[in-house]
Amino acid sequence: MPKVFRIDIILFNYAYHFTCNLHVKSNGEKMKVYLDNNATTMLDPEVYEAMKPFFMEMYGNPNSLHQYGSETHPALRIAMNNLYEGLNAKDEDDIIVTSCATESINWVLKGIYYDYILPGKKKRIITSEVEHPAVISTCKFLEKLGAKITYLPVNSDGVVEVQSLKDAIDDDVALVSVMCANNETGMIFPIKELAAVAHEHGALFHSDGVQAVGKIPVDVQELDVDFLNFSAHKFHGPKGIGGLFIKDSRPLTSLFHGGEQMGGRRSGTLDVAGIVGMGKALKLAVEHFDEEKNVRILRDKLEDALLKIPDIFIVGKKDQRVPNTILASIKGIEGEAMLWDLNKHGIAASTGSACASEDLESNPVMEAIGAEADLAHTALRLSLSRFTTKEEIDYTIDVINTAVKRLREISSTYSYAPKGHKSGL
Ligand code: C6P
Repeated sequence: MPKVFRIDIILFNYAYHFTCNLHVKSNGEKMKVYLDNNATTMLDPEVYEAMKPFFMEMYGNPNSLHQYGSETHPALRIAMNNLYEGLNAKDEDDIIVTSCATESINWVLKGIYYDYILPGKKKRIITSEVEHPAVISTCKFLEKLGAKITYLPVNSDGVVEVQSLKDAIDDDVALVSVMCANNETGMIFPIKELAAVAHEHGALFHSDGVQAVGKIPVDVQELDVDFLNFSAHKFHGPKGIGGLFIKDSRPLTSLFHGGEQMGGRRSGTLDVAGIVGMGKALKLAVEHFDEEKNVRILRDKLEDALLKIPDIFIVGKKDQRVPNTILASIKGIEGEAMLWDLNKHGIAASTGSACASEDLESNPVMEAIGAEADLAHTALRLSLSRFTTKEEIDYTIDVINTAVKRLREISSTYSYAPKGHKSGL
């Protein structure tokens, strides 16, 4: 099936070049709107400037003893301090730089398996049904090796309730892993309360912080998590670099063995430009938290306009979500058909996780919250950033309204189903 859809994607892009109908802005430029910031973000120009010297001037290996190596140290120190300050980590804590959140997550889950489950100290890991594939696939892999994994359900807002962890946990649990905020719905999870339940039962607590770090304040002391991962490209930093917070520098068997980099905990030559970029990006994101209010205002404007469309459903309450995200379900309109229409008008959005966008499966988060099967195929994720403008949102509202009208006219499930029909459409 994915192979068939790959051909679809090629045709989609091919057709796009012949059929696109881009709106022209007042300055003559064609309108392009990027509303897929949960997949990745644009590099902040200030981050780009900060990284530049480390490609062709200060390119030394920081572990080398000559000046090319040592001249990178001040910038690395500043960048690491930005990470510590941005997450409120203490001196006793570790923040280990990795290549991305996926690596950090694999490290935590496999490290816990190796340190606790394999030697028979504990048997179980608890996670949720709506985690990113980086967590779910790693858990499925560990299940094959004998770990017992419990997947907590979510409520109709797509959130793990504390009671469900209380019901599932016992003293055989080595680790509880629940995300800070969901990548598809943007819903924020009760991490502090969940971590407290895990600790009462002697379990460690990990949170996938990818969709929260840089969007809302994340204070690792306040949340009392043992591990928390992040990826720089989600907060206007570079791709290919991320990190793992480890409370009190606690031991965790390494995923990468090799040299002494990162205290021997994560070997491999340091990506100085990437680390400098990630540190700068987190500093800027924290400084822009106030501006996130603008993101919220624009997101709410878009959401209010969407809610005027009949038979539309948006997952979760606005104030319980990160400020940039909307997951909408528009009855009778396949998510992919809507993406096609938006793309034709220069607007980039998604039906859910970018890494699952090549299959035509229904949205797994929509399924987990109990949405009817037909609704789970109509998901549309719109995610803004601090670079999104009012003009772009006004344009998007117009395009979506027109697209809904057009697509519903040709929808076999929407237009022909009379009101009150038991299909619900
Ligand atoms: N989610 C999305 O479209 P990496 O790719 O390793 O930098 O991040 C993985 C990851 C882990 N956890 C969460 C909650 C995430 O959202 C992501 C990346 C993107 O939703 C790409 S699949």
